[in-house]
Amino acid sequence: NLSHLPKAHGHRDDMPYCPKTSPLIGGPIHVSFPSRLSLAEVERKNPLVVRGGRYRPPDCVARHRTAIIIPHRHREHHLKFLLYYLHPFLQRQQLTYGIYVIHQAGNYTFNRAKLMNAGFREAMKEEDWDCLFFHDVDLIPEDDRNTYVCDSNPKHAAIAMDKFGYKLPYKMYFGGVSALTPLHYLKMNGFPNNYWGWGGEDDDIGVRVSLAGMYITRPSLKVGRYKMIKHKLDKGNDVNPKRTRDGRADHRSYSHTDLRLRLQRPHLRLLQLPRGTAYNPKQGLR
Ligand code: UD2
Ligand code: MN
Repeated sequence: NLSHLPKAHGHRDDMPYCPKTSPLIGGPIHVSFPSRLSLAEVERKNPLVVRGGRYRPPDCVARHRTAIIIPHRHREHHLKFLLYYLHPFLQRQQLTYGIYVIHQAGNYTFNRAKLMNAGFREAMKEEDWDCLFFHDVDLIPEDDRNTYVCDSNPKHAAIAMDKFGYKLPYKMYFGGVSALTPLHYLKMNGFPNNYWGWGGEDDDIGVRVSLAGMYITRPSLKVGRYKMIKHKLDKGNDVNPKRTRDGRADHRSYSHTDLRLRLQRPHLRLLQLPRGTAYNPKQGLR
C-alpha cells in the first residue's frame, strides 16, 4: 500500500497498469564515472524520487514492486555512482521501487550477508515488496533489459561482469546481484549470519537455494552485464579464513554435492510452509 506516499504529478486513481514491456527501455548503457558527480546532481536528475529513495511511475500503475538492498560501509564514492545509474534504470523499467542502503556501523569486521538479512527485515516492515534485489554497491548494470523483477525461482542477475570477462565464473555462483521474493527468502531461511569478512557467504546462499528445493535463474549473458567499479579489499573486510568449512579456498571446483558438505551451517533449518501460504511480514523471522 503506497497510499501514504505523495501522489505523483498527474496521478489518477483510474490509471492503467504500465505496459508489460516498458517502452522506455533502451538496451545497452554506456557506463563511465564522471569525476565531478555529486549526490546533489543525482537528486536534481531524479525529481520524482521521494524521501526514502522511493519512486513510482507517474502515469501508470507499476506491475512490480521491488526493493533494492545495498550492504554498505565506507563506499560513499561507489554509492554515488550506483544511485546515478540505478534510479534512471529502474524508472525506465516503470517499477515501483525503494532503495535501502544498509550501513554497518563501527569498525568491526564486515558482514555482508547479515546486513542483507537486516535489510530484508527492515524493507518488509515498511512495505509489502514483491521482490528484493540484493545489490553490491560497486556493480553498475550495463543494459536496462535486465529487469529488476523476480522470477518464479531465485534469480542471479549479475551473470556477466567485466571482472570475470563477462562470463559466469562457475555454475553455482550467486554473488554480486541476486533477487528473491519474500517467499523464496523464507523457504531458504534467509542468509547465513556467521560469515565475517570477505568471501563464502555468496556460495552458502547459492547452496541454500538448492537445499530449499529451488534453482537459480539468470538473465542472458547479453543482458545481465555489469561493470564493477575497481577497488581493493576494504579495511575491516579481510578474507575470511572460514569462508569454507575447512578453511580451504578451492570450493569453486567442488561439485554441487560436495558443496553441500562444506556448508558452514549444514544444520540449517528450513521453514516448512504449507502450499499457498502467503508471507506475512508482520510475523517476521526468528
Ligand atoms: C565479491 C562478490 C560479492 C561478495 C564478495 C564476498 C562480485 C562482484 N561480488 O565481491 O557479492 O560475495 O565477493 O564477500 O564478485 N562492502 C562495503 N564496505 C566494505 C566491504 C564490503 O560496502 O568495507 C559491500 C559492498 O556493497 C561491496 C560488497 O560488500 O560491493 C562486496 O564486497 P567487495 O566489493 O569488497 O568484494 P568483491 O568485489 O570481491
Ligand atoms: Mn566489489
